[in-house]
Amino acid sequence: MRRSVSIAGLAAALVLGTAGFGTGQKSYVASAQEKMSAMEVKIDNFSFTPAVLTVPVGTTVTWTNRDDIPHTVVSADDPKMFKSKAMDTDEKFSYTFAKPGRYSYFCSVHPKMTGTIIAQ
Ligand SMILES: [Cu+2]
Repeated sequence: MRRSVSIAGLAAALVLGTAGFGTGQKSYVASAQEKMSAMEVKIDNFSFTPAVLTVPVGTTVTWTNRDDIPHTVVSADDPKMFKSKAMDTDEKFSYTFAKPGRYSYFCSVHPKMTGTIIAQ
């Protein structure tokens, strides 16, 4: 009985140690990414540029409408990851991609306008 308790204690210490190490490593990566954690997608002439953008996890992507008509940025995933309101000329919408994945989106006013953010 006494022995199994001490093994459990040791296991708990190992788990705590691993968790502590993991957390430390994660915060290091996050701080390293902070310097270049903003990326832009331009909306112009009925298209997203670049149409496919690959970013490090944790990056905030900002879409700017450079067109002279309103556009939106709406996640194609279910449930939707993000959804902007209609953006007039020079209006911006931002979303932070906190998890790795491939995120397709489109303009709900012009559904043929599509783009993809790849967070990795
Ligand atoms: Cu549009």
